[in-house]
Amino acid sequence: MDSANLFKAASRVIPGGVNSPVRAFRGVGGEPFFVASAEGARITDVDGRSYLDFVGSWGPLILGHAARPVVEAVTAAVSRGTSYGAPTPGEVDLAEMITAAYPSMEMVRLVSSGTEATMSAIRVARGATGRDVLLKFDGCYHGHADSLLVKAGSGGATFGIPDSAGVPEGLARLTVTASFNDIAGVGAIFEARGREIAAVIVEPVAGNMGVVPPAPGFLESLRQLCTRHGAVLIFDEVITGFRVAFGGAQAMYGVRPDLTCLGKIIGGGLPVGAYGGRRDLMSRVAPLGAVYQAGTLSGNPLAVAAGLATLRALREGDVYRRLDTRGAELERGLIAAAGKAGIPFTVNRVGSMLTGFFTDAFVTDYATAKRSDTARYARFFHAMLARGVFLAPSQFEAAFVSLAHRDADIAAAAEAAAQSMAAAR
Ligand code: HOZ
Repeated sequence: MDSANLFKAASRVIPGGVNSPVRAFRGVGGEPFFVASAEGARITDVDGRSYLDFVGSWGPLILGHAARPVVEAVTAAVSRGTSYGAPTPGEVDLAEMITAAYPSMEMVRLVSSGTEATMSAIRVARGATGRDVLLKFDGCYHGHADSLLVKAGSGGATFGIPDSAGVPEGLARLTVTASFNDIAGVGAIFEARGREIAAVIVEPVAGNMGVVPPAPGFLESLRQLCTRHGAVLIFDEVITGFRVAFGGAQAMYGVRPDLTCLGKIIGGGLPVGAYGGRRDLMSRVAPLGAVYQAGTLSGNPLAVAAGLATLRALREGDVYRRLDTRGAELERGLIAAAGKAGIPFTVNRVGSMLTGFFTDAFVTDYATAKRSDTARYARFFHAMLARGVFLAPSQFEAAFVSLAHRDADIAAAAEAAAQSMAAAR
């Protein structure tokens, strides 16, 4: 069956025809292609078309598709069984590797998704502080747990449903929001409600309103405010963990959170998440303490094998310098293409994650991200797709460069952008 017919069939039995809304192309119009296979930097659909992939499964595939060490590790693991519901040596290896790379994570618990990680970290923060209020930032997305679907980015931003239906009002009221990079605003909220705030959760580099780096001093100020008011600082590094640096954004910016959430890369493309942090906080998690959190497939041996293989590959040589160089080349190509076409355009990039916004203003928060011309993005997206380059089907997401992208791939993407900008006019 071709993509069109698969989508028709899927739409009859799966809401929107997809198992996660951002895949549905509704942010750019049209219908999604269905994937047959992928290898390296390329993804091939069931219609036989091949694309240079800058979605990378939304972040996990930093080694590229079907990377040999991951395939070998998973193949070996699967022949030993797929799940035991009992501990395995690999879980200890992965936990040790994570805690070594993230000194703020003195203990870590593996879960099955980023959503589970953030949801659980918030529960720990509430359990430890005895407070209920959560502070998050407009346009940041931390998965789809109830407390977090308030002014949410990613699909929330793409589909104009930042405040999801089905979240009890009483719960939504416990989430207060501030503008990303607005430390004065956060300070004012703490002045007014400091004693109620259990935690501040933030993507240290926002990736779900498009990429937005933290302003100088922003993360440091959050650290100070949380310490002063006895709130727990949670870094959601589900995207940035092992992406912007081996030690994540906290290593890059030198700010130590109390709790950290990881996902994506630590599972090497298999479903995984993790949360961890200060020993005193993590000691509250059952069976040590009274904060309950559990999971049948937590620490799944296949995901752990894929994650370990990925992290081991990332420890080798100068991978982050290479990722940064290729990210910078892609950025230059996009800017040159827009400049030549005379289109207002700005790129935010941190290492190998970047977003090109169709606006000439700086994008520093969700309000400025929303000034981007999304109709123009949609035209650009489709023009790129027609030239064999797959970008995120939404303005409010990141493009990811992997180690499988060669110089020639970046040059090809830049050339496609040069041709596609005319369509975006
Ligand atoms: N964090 C990803 C989007 N920015 C998740 C992908 C999804 O929602 O499917």
